[in-house]
Amino acid sequence: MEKSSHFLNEAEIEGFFRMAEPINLRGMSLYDGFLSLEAQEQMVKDLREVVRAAPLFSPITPSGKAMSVRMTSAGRYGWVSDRKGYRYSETHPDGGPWPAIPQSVLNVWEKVSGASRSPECCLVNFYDETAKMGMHQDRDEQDFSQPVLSISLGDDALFRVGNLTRGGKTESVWLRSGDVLVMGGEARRLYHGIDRVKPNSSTLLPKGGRINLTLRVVT
Ligand code: MD3
Ligand code: FE
Repeated sequence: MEKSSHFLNEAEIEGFFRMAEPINLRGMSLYDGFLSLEAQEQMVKDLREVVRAAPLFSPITPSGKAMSVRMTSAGRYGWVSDRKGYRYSETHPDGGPWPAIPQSVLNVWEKVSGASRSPECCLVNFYDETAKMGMHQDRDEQDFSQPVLSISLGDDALFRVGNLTRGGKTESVWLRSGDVLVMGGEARRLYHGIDRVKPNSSTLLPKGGRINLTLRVVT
């Protein structure tokens, strides 16, 4: 293969991605098994560099509790939380700028988001076997007409989706390594969370656990 460019041509992208009709979950589109194993491995490699440049940290909620999910970001903006509140910031809590969003991740956005803009944040969530994320809405972004795209890597996670307001009936689905979920339109404002991660359900990450990437347009 030509090594003159690290950008993938159309044909190369085809082998990395499984293009099939998505499953509709309350208006979200689930692309089950979208990433080939090769594509997942490339992404993990790229994410090791991201985490080296911008180490994972445990965000503190405004009420003072440490989140069980560890996080970092890539892109122009990163999502941070501390006693002052939730927000997007151009700098890591350590002070420096965030690394660029890897091309392997941008390729997924280009292929399935249908968005008119490029992502400005790739939030990287790392779950160990005890981590979870309570039901919430993503509303720190300015333009809700732009979708959010999620990529799951590593151990399976039990994802719960609710409604446009807190409470009411919910539905759950296991997100597996290589799955891609796109939240656009009304579904962009649904309550959602992660109840638990199933230990040892994937061999992608040598030390186990789960990575979720969410690509967002922030401004
Ligand atoms: C539905 N992350 O980072 S991804 C988050 O698996 C977040 O780490 C979860 O919720 C995780 O905010 C869930 C699926 C997801 C992401 C964003 C959404 C579902 C969404 C935004 C709106 C509606
Ligand atoms: Fe969320």
